[in-house]
Amino acid sequence: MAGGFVPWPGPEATRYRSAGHWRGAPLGHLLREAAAQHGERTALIDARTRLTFAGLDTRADRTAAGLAESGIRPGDRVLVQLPNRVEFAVLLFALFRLGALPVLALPGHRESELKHLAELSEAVAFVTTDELEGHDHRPVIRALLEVCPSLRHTVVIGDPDGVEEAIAYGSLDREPVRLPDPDPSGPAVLLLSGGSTGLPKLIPRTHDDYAYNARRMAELCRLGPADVYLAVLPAAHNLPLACPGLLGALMSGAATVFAENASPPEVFPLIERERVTVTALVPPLAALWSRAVEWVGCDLAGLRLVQVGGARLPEPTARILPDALGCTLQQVFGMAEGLLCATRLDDPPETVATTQGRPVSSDDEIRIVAGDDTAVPDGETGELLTRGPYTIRGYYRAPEHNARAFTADGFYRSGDLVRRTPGGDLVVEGRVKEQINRAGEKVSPEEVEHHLLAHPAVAQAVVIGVPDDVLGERVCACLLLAPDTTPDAAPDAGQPAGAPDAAALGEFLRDRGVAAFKRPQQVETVEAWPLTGVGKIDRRALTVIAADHARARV
Ligand code: J2J
Repeated sequence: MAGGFVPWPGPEATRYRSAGHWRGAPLGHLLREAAAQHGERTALIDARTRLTFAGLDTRADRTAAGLAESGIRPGDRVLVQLPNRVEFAVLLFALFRLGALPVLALPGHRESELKHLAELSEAVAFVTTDELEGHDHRPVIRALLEVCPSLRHTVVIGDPDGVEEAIAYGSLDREPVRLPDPDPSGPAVLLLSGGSTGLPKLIPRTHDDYAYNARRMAELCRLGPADVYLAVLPAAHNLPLACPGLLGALMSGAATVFAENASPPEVFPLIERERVTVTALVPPLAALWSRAVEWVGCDLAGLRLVQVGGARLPEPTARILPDALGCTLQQVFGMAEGLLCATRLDDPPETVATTQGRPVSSDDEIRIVAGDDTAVPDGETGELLTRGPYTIRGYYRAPEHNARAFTADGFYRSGDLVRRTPGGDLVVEGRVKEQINRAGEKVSPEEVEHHLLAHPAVAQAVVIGVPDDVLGERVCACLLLAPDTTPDAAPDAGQPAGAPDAAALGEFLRDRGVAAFKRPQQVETVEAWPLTGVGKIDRRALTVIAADHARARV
C-alpha cells in the first residue's frame, strides 16, 4: 500500500499538525463523536430509511464486522458504486472503521470504467446495488466479475439473483468486533480524478486531510445541528461528500437527506418536507432550479445556502439564483485533488456573482504561472498551481504521471487558467488541460477517442468540448472516416453517407461499457484535420467549426 501513496514532506506535516488542521483521528471517529453528542437526533434520511447518529454508528460497526468476517482486511481496496442512499454512508463508515479503502465510482460508470478502477486499485471487493439509474445492474456486475479476477467478493444491496457468490448486504450485519484504528496520516479513501490524459487516476485522501477539508468547509458554511444538508449530486463526488457535504454535516450534527433524482418536481417537495437548509449543485441544475420555482409550487423558505461548483457558473444564473431560491449563493471552485476556493457567506453580492472566491485554508498556497512556471504579473491570467494541507502530493500508483502533474516542490498543476481580482478572489478563465467539463462531469477526450477508434468506420477521432447553452459544454466527436467501410448506421442530416451519427456512436460506446455522460452528442466528419503552426491537430479550430455547424443546424 505504502508504495502507491505520496506523503507530505515531514516539515509540512508538522506544520499542518501544529496549526491544528490535522488532528490525528481516523474518519471513523468523527461519527463516533457525533453519535456521542447527537445520539438520538436524525443523521440520515432517504426514500426508505431514517437513521439517527447512534443508529448509523451502530450500523457502521456491525457492517464493518460483517465485512471483516467476509475476509476484507485493513488496507484492502473496495470498489463502491452506490446511489444516494443511507447505505452509502453506512458502507463508507464501515470501510473507514475497518481501514479498508473505498474506491468511489460514480453511479454513471459502466464496465469499462469499473474495470479500470478495479484493476488500478487491485480492489478485492465490489459493493453495489441490484439496480442503478433505473436499470438492472446485475449484468454489469456479472460482466465485471468475469474480467476482474482480483474481485474476490461482491456485496449486492437488493436482490443478488444471478450474481455468483454475491454477499447479500443484510448478511453483513454482525456483532461488532474490536478493530484496530487505521493510521490517520495514511489514505482513507480513493476519489477519482476528472482525467485529462486517458483514464481517471485515483486520488488518495488521508483521514487527517479529508477531515480537515470537511471541517473547514462546514465552518465556512456555518453548518450546525439545526441544518439539514441535501445530497443531490452523486455522493461519491468530492463536493457533496466532503465540502462540507455528508462528512461536514455529520461532524456538525446536521442531518443529511439523500436524493436520487435532482429534477425540481421530485426534489422540491423533499426540500419542503425535510426542511432542507443547505445543498450543493452544478451550474445546469442551479439554472434549472432557479427557473423551476415559477412552476413547481413548493415552499423552499428553509433553504439558506446553495453552493454551486464543478464548472463555470454563468453570471446571469449567479445573479438570479439568490432571489429565485431565496438563499445565499456560494460559488465553489474545487477539485478532488484538494484545493477548495469559495466565496464567503458575507461577501458582497458582486463578488459572489462574478468570482469563484478564494482558498479556504490559511495554509493553501497558490501560484499563478505562465507556461514556463514563472509567476504572471498580478491580475493576469495563468495556470493555477497549488499545495497545502489537504491537496495531495501525488496520485495513487502513478509515479510517471505524478512527475508531470506536480512541480518538483510539490505544487499540483491544476490545469485551470485563473486570474486574481484586486480583492483577492479567483476567477476561472479557462483551462490548459485537455478535459471536457460536461455539466460538472469531467470527460477525458483521450479516453473517448480510444473507444471510438475501435469503430470500424473510424480511421481517426478527436473528441472536443463544444459550448452548450444547457450543459456548459457538450461532447463532440470529430471523425476522419475509414475509406473502405460502409457502416450500417443511417447517415445524419448534413453528414456524408456512411458516417455514424451520435445515436449510433452512443450505442457503440454503450456496448463497450462506457458511461452515458461520455457519449458524444454531436458528431462532425472531416476530410482532413486543421493543423496548428507546429503541425498538431488544431482542437481550437475544430471547436469553432463544430460550434458553427451546431448553430447552423438549429
Ligand atoms: C469553473 N471550473 C470549475 C468552478 C470546478 C467543489 C467544487 C467542484 C469540485 C470539482 C469539487 C469550478 N468554475 N466553480 O471537487 O469539492 C473544474 C476545474 C477543476 C475541476 C475539478 C469540489 N469548480 N471546476 O468539480 O475534481 O477545472 O472537482 O480543476 O470533479 O473542475 O473537478 P473535480
